[in-house]
Amino acid sequence: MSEDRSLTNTNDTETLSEEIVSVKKPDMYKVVLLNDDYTPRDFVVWVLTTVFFKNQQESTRIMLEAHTKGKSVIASYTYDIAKTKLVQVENLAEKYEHPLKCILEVESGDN
Ligand code: TYC
Repeated sequence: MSEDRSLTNTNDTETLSEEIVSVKKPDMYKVVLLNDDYTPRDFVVWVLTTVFFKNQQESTRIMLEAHTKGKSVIASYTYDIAKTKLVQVENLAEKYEHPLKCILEVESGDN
C-alpha cells in the first residue's frame, strides 16, 4: 500500500500573527456662522464664497439662515481645516472692520 505524501502536507508550518489595528474616524467640527447687527449681508455672502467655496445661492441661503435664526452651520471639517477657516473669517472681518464671527462645534462622536 503506497502513501501519497503530497496530500498529507506534514512539513508545512505557518506562523499566523494578528495585528489589532483600530481605525477611528477623526472628530469633525462644524463651522457655525453667527449673526450680528452690523456686518453687511453682501460681505457675509462674499466670505462664504471666498473661504468656504460655496456658490452664490448656497452662500445666500446660509447668510439668511444666520440672519433670521441667529446661526447657521456652514460645513463640517477635521479640526485643523475648521480652525483654519475660522481664522480666515476672523482675519477678513478684522481687515474690513466688521464684527462677523464663526464658532466651532464638535459633531456628535457616534459616527
Ligand atoms: N444681520 C446682518 C444685517 O442685517 C447680516 C448678517 C447675516 C450678519 C448673517 C452676520 O452671520 C451673519 N446687516
